[in-house]
Amino acid sequence: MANGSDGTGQAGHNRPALSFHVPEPKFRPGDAVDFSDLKITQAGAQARPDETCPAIDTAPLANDLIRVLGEDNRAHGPWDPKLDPDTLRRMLSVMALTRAFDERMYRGQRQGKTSFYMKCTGEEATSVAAAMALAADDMVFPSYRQQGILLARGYPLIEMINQIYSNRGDKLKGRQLPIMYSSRAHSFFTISGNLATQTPQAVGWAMASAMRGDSRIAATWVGEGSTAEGDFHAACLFATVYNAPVILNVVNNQWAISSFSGFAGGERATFAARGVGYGIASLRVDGNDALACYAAEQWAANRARANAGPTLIEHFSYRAEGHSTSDDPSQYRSAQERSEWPLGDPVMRLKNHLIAMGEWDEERQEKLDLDSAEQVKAATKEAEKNGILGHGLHHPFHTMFEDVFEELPWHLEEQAAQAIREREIKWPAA
Ligand SMILES: Cc1ncc(C[n+]2csc(CCOP(=O)(O)OP(=O)(O)O)c2C)c(N)n1
Repeated sequence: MANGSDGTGQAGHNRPALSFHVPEPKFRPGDAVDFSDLKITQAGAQARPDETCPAIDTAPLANDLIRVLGEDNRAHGPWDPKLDPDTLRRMLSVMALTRAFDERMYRGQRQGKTSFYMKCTGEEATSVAAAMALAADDMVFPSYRQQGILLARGYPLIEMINQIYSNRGDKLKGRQLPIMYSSRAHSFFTISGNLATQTPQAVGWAMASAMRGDSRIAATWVGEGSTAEGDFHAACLFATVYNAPVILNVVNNQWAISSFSGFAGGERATFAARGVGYGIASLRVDGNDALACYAAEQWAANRARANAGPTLIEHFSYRAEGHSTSDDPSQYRSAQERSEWPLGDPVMRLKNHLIAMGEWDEERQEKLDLDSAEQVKAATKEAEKNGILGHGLHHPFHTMFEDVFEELPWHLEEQAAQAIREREIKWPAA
């Protein structure tokens, strides 16, 4: 054969050379940013199918963008969750508190009070509004950027700060990286630094809940970059095979540290569209529109409770700040991206909506921001009494050997003894 496909000919002579594709973000530091090619749909223009519809009926929504809040700051269309003003004000106040918390903890890291912090600036709606659409005892399996869920569920600020400072008040005894919270009482599964592991765990938990005939559902959050992990795909498969009552929230904030979404497949298809291939109902929402986030989560929760199956929700958003306190985004992306982001700021959009309804004003917003900052400050002062990084007020080192084994294996006993000798620390009185 002349073309060499039988393995005998010389490859490539009369055929075009193949080219290898390496995704490249559109804008690098110093570039002018133009997002005009992003398809921003009209608020209210997306159909809202019945929650129990066949998964395939949601396929158009996986390639659309569900939006409720319009340019006029009013709520539009069938996805308007029609929340009363008190609920909207509560949503706004938790989002404002989340932002105030992030600001103070970020500064705390810069002042050396903790080694690490991660903000969720610009993504507050994807956790706060979504959490408010769930029942308080639905089990959540978040990633590290959903502090808004804990705040929405009323977890005490001081507990969060104790954990961030790894001090003697830290319920996790300094064993977790700062911000990797855990609270059984708030149905908040321990955050893992190993990306995407929470997704099969959420699906497994949901399957168990269904097997027991319980009524609680599960929801997980994962970054778009982390959907490249095999765990995420295993989660999707198990979710669809067993019709698990679970919501898979993919927060597409465009960046995974310095890798843009193209490296996770974002150039080829939306992240919501992946669910369609698995036979999972899939919605793509404006992640900076708190009402759209709430409505999509509520739709998915109703679907799960009706035993109609899992839902994948892509929250289309933007990571307004660095990945973490260890990151410097000015090295890899244009600073203009944040200001040019066409979907705006979720806190401002919700505030403007309440103002347009005649249920809020700038003075009240100013007071809310001040009160939120004061609340965080007071909790910070309290937590500091339990110690900050480097001040020695952490849990005693020997406690690292506790709580795992009923009887300490010999090799850990040896290590514990060595640690005590080297650190000159004492076992507590028996
Ligand atoms: C299995 C694994 N691989 C790599 C990392 C290092 N890492 C931590 S965060 C991160 C980026 C994740 O990006 P994305 O999923 O988009 O979430 P985002 O941080 O944008 O919220 C990476 C690569 C890790 N923690 N675990």
